[in-house]
Amino acid sequence: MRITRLAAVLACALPLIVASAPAALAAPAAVGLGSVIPAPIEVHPHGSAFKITKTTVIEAPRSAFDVADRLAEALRQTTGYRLRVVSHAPGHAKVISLRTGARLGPEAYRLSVRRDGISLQARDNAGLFAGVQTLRQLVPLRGPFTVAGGDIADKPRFGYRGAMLDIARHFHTPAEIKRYIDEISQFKVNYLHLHLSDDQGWRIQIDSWPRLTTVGGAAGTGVDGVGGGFLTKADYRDLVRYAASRYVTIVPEIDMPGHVNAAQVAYPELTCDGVAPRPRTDIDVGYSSLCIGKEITYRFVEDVIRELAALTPGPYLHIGGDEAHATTEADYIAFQQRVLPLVAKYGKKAYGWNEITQAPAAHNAVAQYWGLSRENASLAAAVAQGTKVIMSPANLAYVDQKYDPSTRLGLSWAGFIEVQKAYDWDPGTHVAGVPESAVLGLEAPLWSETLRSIDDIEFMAFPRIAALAELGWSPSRDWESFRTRLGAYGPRWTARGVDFYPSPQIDWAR
Ligand code: TNX
Repeated sequence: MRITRLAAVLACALPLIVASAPAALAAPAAVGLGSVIPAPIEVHPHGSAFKITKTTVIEAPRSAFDVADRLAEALRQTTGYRLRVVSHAPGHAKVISLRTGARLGPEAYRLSVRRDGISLQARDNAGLFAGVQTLRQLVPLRGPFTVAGGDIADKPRFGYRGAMLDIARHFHTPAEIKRYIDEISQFKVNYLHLHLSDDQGWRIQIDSWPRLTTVGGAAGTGVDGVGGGFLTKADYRDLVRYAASRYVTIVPEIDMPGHVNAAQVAYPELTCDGVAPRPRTDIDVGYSSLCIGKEITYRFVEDVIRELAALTPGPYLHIGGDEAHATTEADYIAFQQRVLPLVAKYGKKAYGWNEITQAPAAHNAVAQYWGLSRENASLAAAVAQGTKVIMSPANLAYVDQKYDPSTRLGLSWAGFIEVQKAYDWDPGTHVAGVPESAVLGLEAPLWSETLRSIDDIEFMAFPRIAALAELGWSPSRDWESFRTRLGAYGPRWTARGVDFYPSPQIDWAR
């Protein structure tokens, strides 16, 4: 039974597996070297397997102990062994060795598995972390904990592989966000974009405008009046640290000039007539706008950007800009012309939904493409002027959309997105006039109008995040191979209690 599964995995592995030596089949490995998600660039199974036992030692330079500790923790969860992390292992020890300083590109790594040890090399800790995620998937869920022999050489196709979580429509707690970071980072997702404000609620403490959270984040400020809550600055800093130690950079988003009803409930002076709108807990969009002609608007925006930039070690600050249907086009452009440079003033790269490309100031910015079409004149024109793009086409990458008509959660305005649909497209050629050289990567947005719990989040995100992560990391795609690897991955989610969607397109291993 086990041999049959292994043979199937090897047979379906990517064509880039250059040799599947019989020795690999003879070794008592339960997981094929070619079973990793996202698929590594090169996989060469050969030689004898390495068996992890309770005396195996993890060796790493002190500067990489953080990554080594992550590996030890992951192996403890799978094997039950508490492996020691040391900077110099005794000569006789069987070692998993982590080394930095290799002449490799960003996040690239080399993994070699031999009978007497495992070696992982990278330029720096980010590459080691990526390699550790690969190694985790090669360790069987049940003993003997044998890792198949051979070599993997790997590097990412795109530098930006993101997921977005909407904590405005329903607030999600720091513990839930951390769990999400744990899961997405295993697929080498390296950015988490947090959608921190919307019509229903405001979810990040801003000291200069305290009512944003005392009013805008109060109990009952979620869709249907469910939930409420916000992140204090201490919560947020802790999340940034937690994410960084998983090589995930947090991108904060404050959505404007639309999607601002919660801010205007808290501060009626942000409306043109100065009258507070009613709090909204429905899921309509496109009805609110900041008052473009009032100076207080820009004091507000600058205060928010300044405080958010100070909380953000990462390069990007997202200013939304989508669905501003209550703002005229001229006002929208005037607003962006003033606001996009404010992001640069506080040392960050401006990032916004693709509508920002209507403003010339977006030429220095990053645009997140969410359109349904493969053509977008304004985006293509901006790209010709230097705008960089993150691909999130709603009909392919929006993981809040239902899988099929029977999906209990999610929306369906962009169509149904089964796993194969999420997998079968190319971010490098998707939009006319947006060549791969202009694409920084892709992102999977998870809007939370219908999602209240972490189980709801997991059900919509997984397995589609695995598919999208492969598009971001691996240079080629092969649905049959992915399907096989995903089916074999299912028990890992089950073991961690992740409530993934058991898509009928996949033959799930038990
Ligand atoms: C569109 S697409 C939105 C969000 C909604 C989402 C629901 C975009 C940038 N904005 O306001 O939550 O659809 O799928």
